[in-house]
Amino acid sequence: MRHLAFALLALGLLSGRALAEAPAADITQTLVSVEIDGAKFWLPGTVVAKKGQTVRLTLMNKIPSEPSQHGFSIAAFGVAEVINRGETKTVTFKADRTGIFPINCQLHPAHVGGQLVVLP
Ligand SMILES: [Cu+2]
Repeated sequence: MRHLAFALLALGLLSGRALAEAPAADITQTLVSVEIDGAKFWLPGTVVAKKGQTVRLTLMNKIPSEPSQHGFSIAAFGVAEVINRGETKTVTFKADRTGIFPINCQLHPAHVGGQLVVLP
């Protein structure tokens, strides 16, 4: 009986640990697509990570005017997502090299871009 309790406890600890590790991200940040005086932005415009970190970005499209879809792209890391108005999407990638990389809306060149800064 005591062994069974111990086994169950160990199982609980192991599964709890697995659950905690599965969604691991070193950086989590929310970016919102907004419109200011007719200009469209992903804000905040800068995302900072250190090399090797896993970055998870939550993207919200809050732009009330047309068009209803906006893109979020970090070409250097293969990120390209389209977010509908009112929708929230998540992208995750590993910042595996240093540098300053452009963030933009791949659908609209006029949409103000930002930057991903990956530090050593
Ligand atoms: Cu756009």
